Amino acid sequence: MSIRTIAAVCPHDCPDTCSMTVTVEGDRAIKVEGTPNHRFTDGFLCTKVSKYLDRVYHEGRLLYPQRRVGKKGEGRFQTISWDEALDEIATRLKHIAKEFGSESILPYSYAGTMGLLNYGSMDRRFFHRLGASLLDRTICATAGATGYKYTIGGSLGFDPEAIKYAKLIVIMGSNILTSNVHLWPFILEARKKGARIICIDPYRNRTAEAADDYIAIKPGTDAALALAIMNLIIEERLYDSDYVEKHTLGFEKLKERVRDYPPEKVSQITGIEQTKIVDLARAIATEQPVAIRINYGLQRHKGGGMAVRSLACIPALTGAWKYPGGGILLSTSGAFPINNSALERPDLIPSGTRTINMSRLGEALTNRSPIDGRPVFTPPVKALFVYNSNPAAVAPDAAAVIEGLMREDLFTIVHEQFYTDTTDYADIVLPATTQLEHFDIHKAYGHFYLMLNEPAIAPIGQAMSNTNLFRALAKRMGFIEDCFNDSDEEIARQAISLKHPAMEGISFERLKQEKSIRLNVSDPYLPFRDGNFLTPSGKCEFYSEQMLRAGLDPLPTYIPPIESEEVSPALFSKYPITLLSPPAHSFLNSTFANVPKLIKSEKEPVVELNIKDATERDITDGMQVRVFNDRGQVHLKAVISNRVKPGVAVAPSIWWRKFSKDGRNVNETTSQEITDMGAGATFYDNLVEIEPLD
Ligand SMILES: Nc1nc2c(c(=O)[nH]1)N[C@H]1C(S)=C(S)[C@@H](COP(=O)(O)OP(=O)(O)OC[C@H]3O[C@@H](n4cnc5c(=O)[nH]c(N)nc54)[C@H](O)[C@@H]3O)O[C@H]1N2
Ligand SMILES: Nc1nc2c(c(=O)[nH]1)N[C@H]1C(S)=C(S)[C@@H](COP(=O)(O)OP(=O)(O)OC[C@H]3O[C@@H](n4cnc5c(=O)[nH]c(N)nc54)[C@H](O)[C@@H]3O)O[C@H]1N2
Ligand code: SF4
Ligand SMILES: [Mo]
Repeated sequence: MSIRTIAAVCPHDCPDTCSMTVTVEGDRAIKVEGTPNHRFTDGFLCTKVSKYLDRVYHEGRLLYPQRRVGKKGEGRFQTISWDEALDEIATRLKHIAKEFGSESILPYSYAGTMGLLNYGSMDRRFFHRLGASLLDRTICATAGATGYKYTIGGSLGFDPEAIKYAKLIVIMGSNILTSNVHLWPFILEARKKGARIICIDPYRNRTAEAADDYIAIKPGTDAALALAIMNLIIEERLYDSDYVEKHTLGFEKLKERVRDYPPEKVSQITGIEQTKIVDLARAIATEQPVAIRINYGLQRHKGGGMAVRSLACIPALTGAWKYPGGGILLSTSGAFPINNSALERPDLIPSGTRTINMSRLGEALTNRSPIDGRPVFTPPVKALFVYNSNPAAVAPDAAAVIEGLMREDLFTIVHEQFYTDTTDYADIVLPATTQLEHFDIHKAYGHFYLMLNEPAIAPIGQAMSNTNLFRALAKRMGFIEDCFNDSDEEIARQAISLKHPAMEGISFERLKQEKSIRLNVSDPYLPFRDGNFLTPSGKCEFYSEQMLRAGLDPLPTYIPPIESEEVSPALFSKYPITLLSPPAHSFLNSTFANVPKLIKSEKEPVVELNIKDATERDITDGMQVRVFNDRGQVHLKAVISNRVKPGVAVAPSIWWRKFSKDGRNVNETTSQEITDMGAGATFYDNLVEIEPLD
């Protein structure tokens, strides 16, 4: 049988966006590997995606359209044809739109695939033309992205590959060895040349174990640490006055502000010893090039936007941006000049269409505010169309989400690769292709390569890609605009059609030839060496008029977690433990949490807690415990651990509810509260109590 290799791209929500080489024998994929000569992928895939074939050929793949026969939540279905499924969906959506208005239809999607086409193109056009409610996709990154944007102007930071030139690497709220593993070889290269790695995290995670120094910080207090660092740098005159003068705005005001954050006070707030704060500040000012890698952990708290904003000021104060490997990095996605308007066609949105925040799905589906219990939406949501996401498992305040999904009068459609926690509540389930079965192109948020994913095999069963699904539905709905006839290749060409220096010399033809192309940016790329920030002033904005206009503090400040002793003492006395639920090493959000080999490596849902907290509660290692607050509860196995301090517990996530003994997961306890900016989710701003389960 013929053996051939195909160029693919890992589609998952991960900064690494790996280049994959798929080997196909006859009509079956037999091997998936990291592309050897790719500069960032470097020939290896992570533990999850190296088992991608276990996902593609999983015996539980959803292969045919299904209609619900049992009660909602039971997950009992009968197979129907695509024609029946599409007709039923079109008929019901038309009917619901007519009776309640098209805004009563809510699309719900996130990053099941990050491919530009299947993440958001035909689907967006479809829902825009339909006049459905818009979805604010806030569940992951908007708090930090917003804070970063106010300060620096866009999603751009130091060149990840240039981290090899850094002398000091500070990692905050990021578990590189789990969630950004392809950065690690570059970090090791720096270390070989003498660089020091410091990890600042409330949890001594894998990355912290591998670092040179670990600093335990109280959850949600990074902004206070950033302010103290800037205070010390300014007081000791360790800042780069030339860079500050030329390329920053508001230094005098910043100077005044940070005086409020002396090390004594910040030591109290963060739980970090004063001497460590002082040493860190001096090192960050003087051991250039200094690379600060922040990721998402630190922004899943009430003040997450301010935390990122405050940290983002530091490299401009120290002048770190001048050096290869110096600066801060949250995301590289802003480097890609993608034509989003062509992809999504916002011009099709009826004016005045409302927007619903995905981080408050429970509120949207129950039409009940989590704050005062009042109805929020007119018209209420009557139809929910889920794809690229598993909200029953991943959305906060699961009790509210499930209550909503149980509604008999809610018409729910789920397009999925598997029978997930969410499909259990669907009226119609539709089978989706995996990355090996469809075409796509990719940008990245952890490097600068534009990439092409070619289909390696035919769709399995009757699986259909997202673009094909929404193309077919547009026909059924009678949408006649030309954009609904665009082929995948045409959409891909539109996506990369913008004239921009970073795209000079890059065409779809070249992408087809080369499969992966580094953007036309310098190598290494030093985006802010000479200032040129993307803010309105072109400077790094220590003081931001835009923030003032948005009703925010225009200067960096510390906003404590909403569920903390400081802000809610009564709640804290009942629920004194902050529960973090960061990604489990072998899962990707809830993806892969149904692959037997990967479940085996995670064993079972656990919660790590400190010996002191355990002893006070008569909890011993291995015991089943109840983790709870006023929102809900989940049963987990206790692991007594010196990787967390008293008052912090960690439950690696995201397990499927139905694969857990009590049929629940950690999102029973998380809240619908949103961040200070960007309206993001606050998964880690979560107080709980833990007790033995008898
Ligand atoms: N293996 C794997 N990789 C993944 C994912 C996955 O599920 N599994 N998910 C992907 C996605 S969608 C995302 S968004 C990223 C997420 O991955 P990361 O950006 O790495 O973020 P988290 O894992 O949420 O948190 C990382 C660390 O932040 C810490 N943290 C929590 N609160 C705070 C705080 O207040 N301050 C500080 N300094 N640290 C804090 C946590 O203890 C954790 O160790 O990873 C992506 N990659
Ligand atoms: N407690 C807690 N909760 C969290 C987090 C946390 O740290 N703690 N992290 C949050 C974060 S950062 C994120 S990003 C969200 C992630 O939440 P989600 O975006 O829901 O991510 P996944 O759980 O990976 O689910 C993606 C689903 O999309 C499906 N899928 C994949 N490819 C395709 C496709 O081509 N077409 C269709 N139709 N479906 C496809 C997959 O099978 C999978 O079930 O979870 C959030 N929830
Ligand atoms: S999940 Fe991340 S590290 Fe793993 S293969 Fe995909 S892009 Fe690479
Ligand atoms: Mo995420």
